[in-house]
Amino acid sequence: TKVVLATRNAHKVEELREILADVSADLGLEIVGLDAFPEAPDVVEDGVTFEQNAILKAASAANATGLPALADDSGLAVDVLGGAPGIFSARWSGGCGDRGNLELLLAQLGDVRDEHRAAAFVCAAALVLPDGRSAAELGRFPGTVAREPRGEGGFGYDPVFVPSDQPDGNERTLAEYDPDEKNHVSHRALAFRALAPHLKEHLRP
Ligand code: ITT
Repeated sequence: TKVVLATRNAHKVEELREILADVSADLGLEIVGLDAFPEAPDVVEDGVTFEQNAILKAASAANATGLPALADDSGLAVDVLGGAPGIFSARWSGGCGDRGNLELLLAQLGDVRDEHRAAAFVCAAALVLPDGRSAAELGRFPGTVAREPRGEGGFGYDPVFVPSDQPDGNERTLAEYDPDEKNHVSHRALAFRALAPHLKEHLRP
């Protein structure tokens, strides 16, 4: 079964194929990004929660393609900023890209001390079927915001996010993780693993 992932972010497509590798093999799913459907409209992400925006994106893709659709809405929620940038993470610097977003965040945190730099990556994973049935699950991955970017891996805010409870007691940023390791523990992995039972219920051929 072909399933469309309602995103234009190639990093998400790549991570999700990894995260859902076993489920996809079990159910015979082929995950394709929205880039395969240039005619699909852009969605106005005007929900007020990650779950609402994930459902909006998946519903629009299911509607445009006639395929079952998955979506990811995600972001970084920083405690001392009252949960910002949160659902606004992608647009935080007003179009200055990943680098601009994380530089603005570091500037906003300034020299806030380490014990007050708690944050979490959050991901809502949604499934919407062409008949309109839907499900959504949330994943939350706790950590802290580093003082400067480190590491080359991942994307987005990864270079400034230091996951809590690292197995080796290290303080690596998520950009210093191996892709395999990130895809095992991330907010995205947690959310889509929680969504897997819904995939098994609705997409088994
Ligand atoms: P789509 O809406 O097309 O899926 P997007 O990248 O705009 O693509 P979001 O609206 O969900 O997606 O915004 C997610 C924001 O959170 C964006 O700034 C990402 O860089 C950031 N983000 C999400 N997951 C991340 C991760 O695993 N590592 C680093 N940053 C992440």
